[in-house]
Amino acid sequence: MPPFKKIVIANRGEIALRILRACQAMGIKTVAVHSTVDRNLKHVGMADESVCIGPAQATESYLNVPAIIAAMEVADAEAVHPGYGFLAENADFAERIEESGFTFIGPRAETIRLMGDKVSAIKAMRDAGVPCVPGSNGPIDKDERRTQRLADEIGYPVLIKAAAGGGGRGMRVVHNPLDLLKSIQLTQQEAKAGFGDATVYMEKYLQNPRHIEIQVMADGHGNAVHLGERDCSMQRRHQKVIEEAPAPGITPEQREQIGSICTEACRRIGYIGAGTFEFLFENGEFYFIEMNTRIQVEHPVTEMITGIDLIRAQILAAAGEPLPFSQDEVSFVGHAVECRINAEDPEKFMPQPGTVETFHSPGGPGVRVDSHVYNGYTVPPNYDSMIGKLICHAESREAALARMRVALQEIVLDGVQTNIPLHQWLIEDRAFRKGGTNIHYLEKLLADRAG
Ligand code: MV4
Repeated sequence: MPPFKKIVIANRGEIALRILRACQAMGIKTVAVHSTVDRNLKHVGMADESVCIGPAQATESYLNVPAIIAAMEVADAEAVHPGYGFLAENADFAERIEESGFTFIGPRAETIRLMGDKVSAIKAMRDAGVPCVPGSNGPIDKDERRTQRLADEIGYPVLIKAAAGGGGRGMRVVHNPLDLLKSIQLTQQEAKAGFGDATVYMEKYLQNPRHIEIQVMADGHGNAVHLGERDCSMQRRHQKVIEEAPAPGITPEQREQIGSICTEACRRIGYIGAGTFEFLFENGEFYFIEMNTRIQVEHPVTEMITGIDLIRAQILAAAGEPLPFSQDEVSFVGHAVECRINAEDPEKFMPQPGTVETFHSPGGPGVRVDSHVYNGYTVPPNYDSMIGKLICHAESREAALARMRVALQEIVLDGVQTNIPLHQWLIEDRAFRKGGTNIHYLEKLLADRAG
């Protein structure tokens, strides 16, 4: 018996297709809700039912809560999967779904709210024994002298972050005590204007960390497992470009240690579903920065090395079922790398919407393509430019990169410009091939290339 009869997929593009495939494999009927420009999305055609919920502008469609709830009622669906982005980490949406008698496929609204405020997230995680960055451990003190003393103690540079920010929005590095108070003021003003909440906090600024995140999965019955880590350091302007699992150089002992800290924290806060603990990793130490309460774009690299279907596990957890696997049953096999394929200028990174004239998908052992693209598909200008993900898995990192080289070469995608040439260049880069480059590496490489 499937855990739900019918679910609404409140997203678009490759993740909507990924969710639809998981539902079909579980015998769950699907309802695609989409905007006017997305009528011809691949998953819309494949879904059992589809409902147009509004115009292209996301605020009027994919973020239109009453329209989504109305679609759930009309279609008589039981649950909604939000994917990533859009409403995935909107606690009010999760709450309204539950109040309307439906199931939100994700953690409890209270958990989403706790993690959405970065100050409360850090406090909860510190209390649960998760290692955090040295810092203010709460909102910055109104007493300016005490704030100055704290920054001196932490040691410059320090970083001022908005409690309502995250994902790189609302941060300011302070290198000099003379700039401290002014920087705090500016960050507060920007936070108030950008998020409606002026609360800021302080952390030591880690200068050359890697971005390593731990995937967890928990049920409402006290079971929590970790599925290892991903290295997402290869990024530009807070957009990840290549992700991989496992992270180069992390030992099984380190993985087990940080993983069990995360699962213990999940049990402590009553976490339900898929979650990601984001860490900075520097000089052999993990420092928690944020927790994501959604499925992430890069989840396939974890699926490839564990053999676990994370979307299926999310749906089972939301239905109140116990986790279908224990920590002892989780093992890590080989290495997986994901290249995000964007419809963009490969040099200037400008989005390039348009129509895909010809698409030939790569294939072969260990090659996975998560993409909604087909011949004649038009990439609309209204959403982000990611049109798919190419994931390669093999017994070793080197072998996975060898498969990636072949797969990137094999793709035919005409009609729109893509960042495939960037990926072809990056996977041959000496430092990347060695592994373990930090979060600034790609931007420095691009700056050097530009001359
Ligand atoms: C930091 C940091 C250095 N030190 N916190 C940026 C996104 C947000 N999730 C947190 N971010 C950072 N927090 C301390 N204490 C550097 C970053 C950061 C970063 C982190 C992960 C991935 C890419 C990044 C790019 C620039 C800065």
